[in-house]
Amino acid sequence: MKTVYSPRHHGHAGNAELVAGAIVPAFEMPSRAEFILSRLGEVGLGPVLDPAEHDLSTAARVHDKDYLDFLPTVYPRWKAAGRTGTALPFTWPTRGLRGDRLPEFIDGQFGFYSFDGGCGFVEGTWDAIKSSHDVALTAAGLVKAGEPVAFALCRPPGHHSGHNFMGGYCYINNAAVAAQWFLDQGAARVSILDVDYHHGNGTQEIFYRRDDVQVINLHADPMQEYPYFLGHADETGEGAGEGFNINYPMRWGTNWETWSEALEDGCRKLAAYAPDIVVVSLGVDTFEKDPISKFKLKTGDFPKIGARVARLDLPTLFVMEGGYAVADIGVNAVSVLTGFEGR
Ligand code: SP5
Ligand code: ZN
Repeated sequence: MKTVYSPRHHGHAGNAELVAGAIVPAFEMPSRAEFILSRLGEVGLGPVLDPAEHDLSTAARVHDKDYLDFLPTVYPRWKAAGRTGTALPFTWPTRGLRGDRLPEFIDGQFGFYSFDGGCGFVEGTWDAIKSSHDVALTAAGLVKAGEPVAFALCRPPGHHSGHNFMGGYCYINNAAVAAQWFLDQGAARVSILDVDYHHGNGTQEIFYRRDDVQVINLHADPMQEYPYFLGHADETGEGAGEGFNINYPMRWGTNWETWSEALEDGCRKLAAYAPDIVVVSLGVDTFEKDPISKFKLKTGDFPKIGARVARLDLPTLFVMEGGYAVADIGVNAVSVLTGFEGR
């Protein structure tokens, strides 16, 4: 299978995140993509292509224009305020505060468009975000052109980003943009299967009232785990979208035996929806050694994920999301892809 990858992700480097009472080096780091890229070469998965530039018109169908306009301004304005290092927000408009007035200064605007302190900006962050978006759309183009499957080696990831907010290392929702693009190209229905350890709250939010994108999420129970405030089983969609959002929250310690039952149920519901395309939000932070996660999947389990998705027998786009056991991420992510290919 073909992979799309951009070296421009390297500009998003050396940034920090706010977590558990400290500003720490971000778990989401450049070596993640590099370990995956080098593993692709080791197993000979197939050609690695550069992305083509794409404008943000499709992104603007799943994100607000003012949000997309904001993203490139963050670091220039941070510097103009006389600051260096990682730009991070620190005030968020929660209950009891107004979310209908955009403050003027960078700090107020940054909080307005975020839900956590996981989305830092450095000098090259916007360029990396844009390249990741281009990677997803270029890989989507391969599938539209007839490839049975393609891999978008996106970095930064996307699934926590919603219509006007960033969070959890995610700025533009690459999988959502790709799904929207397939619809705009004539697909009637698209399914997004999100196997990242964390609930894809942004993807859920974007499509929650829609029946043209089925969203299936397998993830750690938000009662225990980030993002805490979305991802429960009773979130089934609203209005026209009722029944098209399916969540499988699972407890800390979940192993393959339990996790694969959710995958099986999700794949059955996916097949029943009969989409034209499957977009897999591929996180491998379900791995037993992941430093920020508490599931127990083993390296030998990842090919089985790919094999089950392949049995759906549908055109498939894999979009890279999370996974922070950096030394193992290459083997684990690429194992899903080789499993899909039946080897
Ligand atoms: C795309 C993706 O996987 N985003 C995940 C964002 C998770 N952010 C919260 C991290 C919390 C880590 N807390 C544990 C500290 C480890 N010692
Ligand atoms: Zn994750």
